[in-house]
Amino acid sequence: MAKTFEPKSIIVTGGCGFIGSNFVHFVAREHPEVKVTVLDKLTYAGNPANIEGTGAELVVGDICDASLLDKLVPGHDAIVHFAAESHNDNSIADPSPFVQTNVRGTYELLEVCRRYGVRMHHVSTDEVYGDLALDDPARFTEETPYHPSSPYSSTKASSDLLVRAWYRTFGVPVTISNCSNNYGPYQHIEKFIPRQITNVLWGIRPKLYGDGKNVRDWIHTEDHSSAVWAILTRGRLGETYLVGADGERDNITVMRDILRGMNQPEDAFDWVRDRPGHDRRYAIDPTKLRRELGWAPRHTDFAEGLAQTIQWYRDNEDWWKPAKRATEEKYAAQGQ
Ligand code: NAD
Ligand code: TDX
Repeated sequence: MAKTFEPKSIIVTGGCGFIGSNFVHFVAREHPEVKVTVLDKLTYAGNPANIEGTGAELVVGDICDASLLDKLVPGHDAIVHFAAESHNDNSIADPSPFVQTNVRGTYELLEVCRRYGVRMHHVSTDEVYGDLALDDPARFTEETPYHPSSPYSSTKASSDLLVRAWYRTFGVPVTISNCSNNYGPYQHIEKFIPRQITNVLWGIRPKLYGDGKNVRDWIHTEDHSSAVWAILTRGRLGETYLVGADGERDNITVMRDILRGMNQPEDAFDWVRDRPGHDRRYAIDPTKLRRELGWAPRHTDFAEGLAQTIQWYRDNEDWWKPAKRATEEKYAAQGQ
């Protein structure tokens, strides 16, 4: 195990989004001595309310803005990089912001880290590995070749490759994590689980793509946060760690879980047009993270995590309602 790194002051990019804001809450709760500065552009996916009460300072700005980074970054011990355009369907409708934020933005962060000798943890996705067949016993490991399918996952793969090159060529101190599908509070309602929960609450039928047999490997976002913290503070520089919690489930099963959990008939949903290039299955083998860093997920009961998530959306209608109509109009225009 690498020597423990003890950051006193970190920049969290994308800290007003879903996973970033959950990470800011995690740090405020578990490591209150660490000063957190959030750098977030506040796109449609970023909401400053997500970090209220955490004590984090918010700087509204773009990770592509090199002069802002030059002013902000010196003096901090590390950047934890969550900021991204994150939704596959949006990347199919318009890939341009994905190339800009995910590729150019990661490049600018690497360059500022190189200029000032600052450490960076890069948060990425299992989607860089492409997909697996439903009947394949294999799961993704750190050695699986990159094979991304969508504009989103190809820009995340590009960003990972930049991070690896900046480590090898320039010695920038980096770590990388590739995580599976997250669920939990503060997730934008464009994503599968919160879209279906809020559809039921909004009085419209949930929507299932294709044949519903696509498999995702679900992890509670708090377990992702603890993994990122473990890798940031105890991971080996230049290394990649896969993050997953043995949560493989097909979409139709999750759909029925949601409907049952909200006292609806199990068939009270619509089948809609499939996503072009839709990845069939993701599955993570988290052995390296578990063995090397002793990490383990705490939210191992999916039914309980889902029930808490449903309750969160019930309790926080003011948070999601303003975005609901426009989100559904966009999907309807796509036949989804
Ligand atoms: P999200 O879309 O909810 O949040 C993204 C945040 O980044 C928003 O606050 C947004 O305002 C900000 N942002 C976007 N462009 C920016 C820019 N140019 N400059 C500064 N801030 C900008 O995303 P998420 O689901 O929380 O994902 C966070 C990270 O985790 C991403 O890197 C994503 O690839 C990765 N990831 C997500 C999942 C998942 O299941 N959602 C799984 C694995 C990895
Ligand atoms: O309404 C829907 N109906 C449906 O069947 C939506 C929005 C999705 N789906 C399907 C598509 C996927 O098979 O559900 C599955 C999950 O979809 P998303 O929530 O869009 O997630 P996914 O495309 O798997 O990507 C997510 O996990 C990996 C995150 O959005 C990415 O940021 C992360 O990298």
